[in-house]
Order: sequence, then C-alpha cells, then structure tokens
Amino acid sequence: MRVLAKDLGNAVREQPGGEVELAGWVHRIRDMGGVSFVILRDRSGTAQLVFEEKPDLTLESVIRARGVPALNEKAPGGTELRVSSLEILNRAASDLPYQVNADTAKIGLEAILDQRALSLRNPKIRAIFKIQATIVEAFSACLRSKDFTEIKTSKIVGSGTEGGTSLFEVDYFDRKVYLAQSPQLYKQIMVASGLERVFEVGPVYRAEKHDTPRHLNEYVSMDLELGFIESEKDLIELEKEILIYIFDEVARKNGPELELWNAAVPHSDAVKKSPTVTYEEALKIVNAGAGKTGSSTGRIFDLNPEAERILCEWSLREHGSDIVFVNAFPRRHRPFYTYPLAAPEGGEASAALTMSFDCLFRGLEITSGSRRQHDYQALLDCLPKFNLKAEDMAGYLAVFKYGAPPHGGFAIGCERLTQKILGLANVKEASLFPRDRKRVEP
Ligand code: AMO
Repeated sequence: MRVLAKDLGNAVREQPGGEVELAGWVHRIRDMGGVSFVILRDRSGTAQLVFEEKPDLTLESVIRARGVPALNEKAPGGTELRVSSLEILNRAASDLPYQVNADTAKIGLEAILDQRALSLRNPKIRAIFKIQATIVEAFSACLRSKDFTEIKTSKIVGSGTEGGTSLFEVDYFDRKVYLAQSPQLYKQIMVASGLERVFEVGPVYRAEKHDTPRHLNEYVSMDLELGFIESEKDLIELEKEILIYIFDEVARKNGPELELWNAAVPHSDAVKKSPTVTYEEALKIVNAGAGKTGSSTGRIFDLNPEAERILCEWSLREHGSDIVFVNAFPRRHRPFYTYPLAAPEGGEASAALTMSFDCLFRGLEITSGSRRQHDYQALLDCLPKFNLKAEDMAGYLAVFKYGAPPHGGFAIGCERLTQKILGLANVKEASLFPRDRKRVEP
C-alpha cells in the first residue's frame, strides 16, 4: 500500500516491521560507499530511502520503492525506508536544465519560468501555489459565509471598463472584440439581478506594455460586488474581515510553506488597526516621509510605487500594521463607474472626489474598489468624458434604467497578495504560467 513521505513515521509506529510503498521523484542521491541514500519527493514532502547496493538512478526519475520503514533520528523526519524492491516508472534524462533541488535564488527567475514543469517540483516554489490555493479557497469561503453567490462571467467583451489600462483585441468572426480587463460590469449587473451579493475568481487581461515586478498581462482577479452600501467605508470594513479570514487560514494550513519562505501573515489585531487615510492626506504623509527615508528628492504627486512603500512604512511605524487603506481619490484617477463624493465647498468640478479606495499591503496596492454610480442619467452624462459610447454599453445601462440598488465592490489581485505574503521580489513568481510582453510559453 502506498504511503506518503510525510506519513512514513506513522507507518512504522502503527505497523512495526510491515512493508510499505513510497512513490515519487528522485530528489537527491547520496552514495556513501557501502550504502546509498536517495531522497524521494512526493506531494507531501520528502523521505529517505536506504539501498544496500548503489541503485542505477538519475535525478528526477519517477520511482516506486517497497521496503520496511525504520526509525533513524539522522534521517529527515526521523524515519527511513530500507528498500527491498525498486521500480523505475519513468527514467529522467541526465541532462536536466538545472538541479530541481537547488537553491531557488541560484536558479534565477527566467530559468524558473522557462522550465515551469521542473521548477514547480522544487518544494519552495511549489509552496507558493499551495498558499495561493488557500488564499482563493479562503476568499471564497469567507464570502459564501456572508451569503455571496459565486459567479463566472465571460472574458470576451465588446468594450473596456477600466479607463487607463489598454485592451487586447481579439478577432471574433467578422468583428473585433476584447479580452475583459475585469468582470466589473457583469458583477454590477448580477447585483442588480437580485442576487445582491456576488463574487468571482477568474482571469483578467491588461495590455499594459510595461515590464515591472508588479504587473502581469493576465492575472487572477478576486472580485466581489454587493448592494445596499452607503460608501466605500463599508467596503473597507468588509475587506478587513476577508483579509483576516485569508491570513488566518494561511497561518492554519500553510505553516510549513510559510516557513520555507521565512514568511509570516499579519495578525488579525494588526489588520483591524489598519488606518484609512484620504488620498490628499496620503500624499502629505508621503511627501513628509520621502525626505526622511532618503529616497526621492522631488515632490511626489501621485501614489506611485515609492509612495506606496513609504505609506506602508508609515502605517507600520504609527499604527503597527503594514496595511493601509487610501480613500477619496480624485475623479481623474478612477474609472467612469465610480460614485462621486460631495464636491468640496467652492471646489471645481475637476477637483471632485470619489467614494473609492485602494488597499496597500507591504508597500504594494493589492486592492481597488468603490461605490458605483447607479443613477442612469448620471452614467449617460459621464460616458463621453471617458470616451465610452452608450450604444456599446446598452445591456449594462439598461440595468440602471430599470432599477439598481446603491452598490459597490472591489477586486484583490491574487498574485499580488501571494507575492506580498511571501515577500517575493516579482509578481511573476506568483503566477503559474505568467504572461508578459515577451512570454506566452509555457
Ligand atoms: P484595478 O484595475 O485597480 O481595479 O485592479 C484591481 C487589483 O488588481 C490587481 N492588478 C494587477 N495585478 C497584476 N498585474 C496587473 N497588471 C494588475 N492590474 C491590477 C491589483 C489591483 O489592486 N474593476 C476594478 C475593481 C473594482 O473596483 O471592483 C479593477 O479592476 O491588485
């Protein structure tokens, strides 16, 4: 009967002297003259195999080994398998592009991404995706517990929604359509359909030309939308609850994976203490902090990456949380569907603020959200300012013509959250098969 590497210790305690079978990949081979040690790797971890004679094996071959487990405090996990029979299920060629068991820092990002099938065999790299799976599961479970319904919407759309970011064009029979930048309009439609509370975890596409450690051209968006909110402040409170749920689940389920990266998730008390500052206050904090941290010498006018880093450092210093929420963004920074905050007294229309927010975590924006405009006429009036045509959005607009509640939502970038939990240098490391300007393989 096959046992997993992590259960070898139990096998010896439960059935002393009984034969068991391990199956997996050859992780390491150590020939000590008289005996040979082979470290076998399976989905659960690693175990030591002991051979009386040197086996004819190559690294990464897939094997099945039978034998009797025995306690040995020098073996990893305190147990080893004394092998009586070995079957090679698939022999790996000896010209591996790199050694899977090597230090990930030495393999290098390009090699890791070029040879995904191999690099994912490295337990530290695979740990990223075990944690990501927990993040997605926890996000969904938390929302289900709050009566949200999961939806799946089309990724083929007739027009864009996110303003500044560009669209990938696709040939669709005799016309051009686009890959969805976000499920934005669909999640709003679903709130108005009467479901009231919906969420979606799915891919979205951004034809952004820049190559930075924070941008992917395809990423997984964890979206939600709900009806009957007053302002973005309701959304910030909801995001805190979701983050606490996710962090607690990662801490509970992924201790070994976090340890491989020497990483820790924020404690729920820290998340609760996370401050909210307006966009204007944020810029003041940033410009007061910029000089002190010896970074930019010039004034910062926008929440650029440096500003995000300074804000999170400030939040950690002043509030004990490396999460900070920024709200009340000026209209020019937000998409057409964002609900206005009352214009400042005597203020110009261009200075109008919005009921919007971002969440910054460990120096990076991980979330954007807002209350949405649900007034039909107000939507019609604002479309031309965003170069959008009412006729392209007829299905969406009809929703507001025929009764949509006040509503709002947000989206968390799954890869960015994973990146920041683990302290990864590049968001591409948190995407199984990242797409950037040059990479569409594997
Ligand atoms: P936004 O465009 O700000 O908002 O995206 C939301 C979150 O998605 C992540 N993100 C990215 N991750 C990797 N690569 C990218 N190129 C990239 N672009 C964005 C970030 C970001 O905070 N419809 C709105 C959300 C809403 O209001 O509900 C939207 O898509 O973590």
